[in-house]
Amino acid sequence: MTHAAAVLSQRSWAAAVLWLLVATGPAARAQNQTFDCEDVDHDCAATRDVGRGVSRGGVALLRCFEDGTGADACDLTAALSGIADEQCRSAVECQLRQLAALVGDGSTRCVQELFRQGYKFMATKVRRVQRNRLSRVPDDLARCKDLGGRRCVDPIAPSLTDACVGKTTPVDGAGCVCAAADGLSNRMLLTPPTCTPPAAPAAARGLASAAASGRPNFVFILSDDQRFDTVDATHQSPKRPGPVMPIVTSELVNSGVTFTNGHVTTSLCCPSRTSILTGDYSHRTGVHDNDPPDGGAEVFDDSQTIAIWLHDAGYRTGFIGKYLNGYSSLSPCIPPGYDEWHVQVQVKFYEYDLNDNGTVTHFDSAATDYSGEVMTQRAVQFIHDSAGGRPFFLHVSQKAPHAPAIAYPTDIGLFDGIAPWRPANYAVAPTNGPAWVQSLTWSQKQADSTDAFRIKQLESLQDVDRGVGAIMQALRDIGEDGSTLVIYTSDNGFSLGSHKWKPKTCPYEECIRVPLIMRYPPLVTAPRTDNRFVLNIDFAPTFLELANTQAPSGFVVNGQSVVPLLAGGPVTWRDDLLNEHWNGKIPTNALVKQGRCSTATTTVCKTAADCGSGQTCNIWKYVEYVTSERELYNLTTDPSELNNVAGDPANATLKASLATRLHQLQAQ
Ligand SMILES: [Ca+2]
Repeated sequence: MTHAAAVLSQRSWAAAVLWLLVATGPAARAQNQTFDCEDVDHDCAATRDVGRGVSRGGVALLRCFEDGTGADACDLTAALSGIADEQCRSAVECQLRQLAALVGDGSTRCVQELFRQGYKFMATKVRRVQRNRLSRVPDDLARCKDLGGRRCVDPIAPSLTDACVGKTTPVDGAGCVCAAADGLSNRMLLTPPTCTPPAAPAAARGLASAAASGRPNFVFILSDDQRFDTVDATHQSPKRPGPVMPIVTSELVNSGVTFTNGHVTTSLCCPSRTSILTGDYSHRTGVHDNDPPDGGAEVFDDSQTIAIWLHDAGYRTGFIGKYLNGYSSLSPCIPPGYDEWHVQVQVKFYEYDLNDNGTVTHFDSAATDYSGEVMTQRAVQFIHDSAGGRPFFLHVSQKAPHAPAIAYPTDIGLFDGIAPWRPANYAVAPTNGPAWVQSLTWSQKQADSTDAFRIKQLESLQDVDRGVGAIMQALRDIGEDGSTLVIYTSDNGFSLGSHKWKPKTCPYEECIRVPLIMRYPPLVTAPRTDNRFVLNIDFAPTFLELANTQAPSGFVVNGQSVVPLLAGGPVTWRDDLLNEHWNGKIPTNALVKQGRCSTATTTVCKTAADCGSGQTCNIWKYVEYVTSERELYNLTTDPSELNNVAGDPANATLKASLATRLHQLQAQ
């Protein structure tokens, strides 16, 4: 049973963006004050005054370092007086002080120079943003690192602090301080969403359909919190042996490419989803978390997304299901780039509001209200409505199997009797693992609840599975199944008790890997698997290539188009990947996965064929934490990540080499 609950109005839209105007009151700028920058992020337009303020504030702090006053006692009031906006002034001061905090007491020429290059880079970045010349920023960053390291001695002493603790070499120190300046300036300058009141859907432009134009349709189907191994038969039901998702298997796996090394670059809903929308790492989107100040729909700069780029290229675009965490604070307004918008205001299986192109309707608790069913109906309708028109891009985002993982009524009980999941790393912390994992406990109660939740996840996936079947049938109905790229994947993995960890966000395989299948008949004529690293940032560039269009000049996309892999010919492809995590119960960390030859550990490899005779290619995972802890696993010999060998002196060269690569990826 449904009923109309609310209708869009200009006033309600204005209320929805009130978060922008939440006053922080007179900004505190007293001396010796610990600044809480979280309240004043994202408050600056990139104007000349802001750029000048960053420079002048940086100079003032530098003088305080030089004359021994120290950063804490340094008064920036005069230096920042040219910035008229109170909140922006506070934001600039906070970011400068955070940067200064990295260099400790700033007592040496070396760390003063690191700080100088950092604030100069921040000021330059303001100008780059102002002039829409973001493509120059990577060069600026490289210059920051280069110049920053030149006047330092090795090791840096007194040592760097905060996030740069342990960076003792000039190269590492400059890399860390400049990367921090990059991140801080993002937080200061990110523009808020351009989410606007919904307009009438754009009229069709009379362009040819996909089949006629040679440009394919795209159907992107995203589940939520689904492990990499829950499409196949790994977790099969004793009541129904075979794949957990039989329809995904028959419709997609059996005619497409299954990427067995699908990964996300951040194992958390909102960061992963914004990376999907932009093709960029979280460290570039600035969306590190699910909630403000550094996450959520309110923080995401939605002015450049794959939907906009494809819409501008003539595509009919639609989003259905779960958008970004915190969208309820923006609804009923609609992000730019979409012709059709059918998004849950509250992301629930029952008892939720659904925003259909700006009209919000409440859904109750009947089986017909089940969100998976309703979203599938919207998806099928979108496809049917696309018949004979422009090529289309449909982004379907289902809530299942996210907690509470409520299954459709007739699926409840299907996985009763399944054996508990007890892999080799179940409830075991890695030997020499970092403090956060060593401190975890795993009680019988946690084991029982995780076992029960696993069953609910597997059962809730059944409705997603049928939804894929309905979508494929709809494509056949309109004769477009042969000219549509269909992708099935998830926004992050799920641990289910490995390493005593139940959910996502961990650096281990269970968290960072996802199911990933692509069906595209024009390039894939027979089913196959591909074990190369394919990431959530790769979807956007893949769509761009097949649509024969590009992101606007100046917008750097980190991901790579998967088209060459689909085509199956020889191709140069990434041999490593970056995964990052911020905040939460797990300390902020970043990892790189890369293969190295067994007796020449600085030689990168994908297979043994890349190494000399008698050698093997070991895939390594190296993790850096802000706590200065490190993890190093040989995934080839220790796939369960049970033995952290980062502390073994024999691995020092390998570790340094992987650290260098990690920092390169973090700077992209
Ligand atoms: Ca998720």
